[in-house]
Amino acid sequence: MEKQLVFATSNEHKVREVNQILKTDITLISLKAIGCLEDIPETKDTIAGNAIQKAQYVYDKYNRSCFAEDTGLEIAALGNEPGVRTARYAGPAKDAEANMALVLEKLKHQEDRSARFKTVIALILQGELYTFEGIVNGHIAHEKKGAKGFGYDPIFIPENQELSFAEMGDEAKNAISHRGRAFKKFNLYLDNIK
Ligand code: ITT
Repeated sequence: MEKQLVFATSNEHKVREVNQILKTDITLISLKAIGCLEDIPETKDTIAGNAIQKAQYVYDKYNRSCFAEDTGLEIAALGNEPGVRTARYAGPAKDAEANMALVLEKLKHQEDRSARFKTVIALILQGELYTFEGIVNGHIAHEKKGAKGFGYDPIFIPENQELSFAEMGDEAKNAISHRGRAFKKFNLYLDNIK
């Protein structure tokens, strides 16, 4: 099978984590390397819909096998918000500090702090679409803890753990995270079609 896949993301943190999780001989090609410098639309109302939209955009425009992933944080007490608005919860700047501050403010008087991260990967391989999902349950901390990771990691404590994702480091996070789980399924699939 094709040994190169375009990873349709502009988030460098995702690229770093995925490079550590994937154990294949597939070479990941960046959007920049294929000349895709534009903002890819993410206008659907589900995480899966957005992952598929991103992958489809690259496949249609550049005719390359590719995958995209979309990740959302779902907080039970907020009716599963921010969900598809995770990146831009506090506004279009995609500012992680502002996003976390907004979540902490909204949960200030909440006892139920349960939350989960969900990742959906959409793979388009020689024109066929496949999806893979990974979920990690947990809760939102009362304050930020740790400086590793990215996004909402300082306020997310995965279930059965005391440390936030931002206190863990990549290896420990990838072993249990939404992205780690989704990419392990993705990896198994790629191994089986070789
Ligand atoms: P691409 O669409 O280009 O891949 P993005 O950053 O816009 O990159 P998403 O649309 O999937 O990615 O937005 C998800 C947001 O959720 C992201 O900006 C982070 O703030 C947050 N996020 C994603 N994965 C996370 C993780 O593992 N830990 C903490 N926060 C995460």
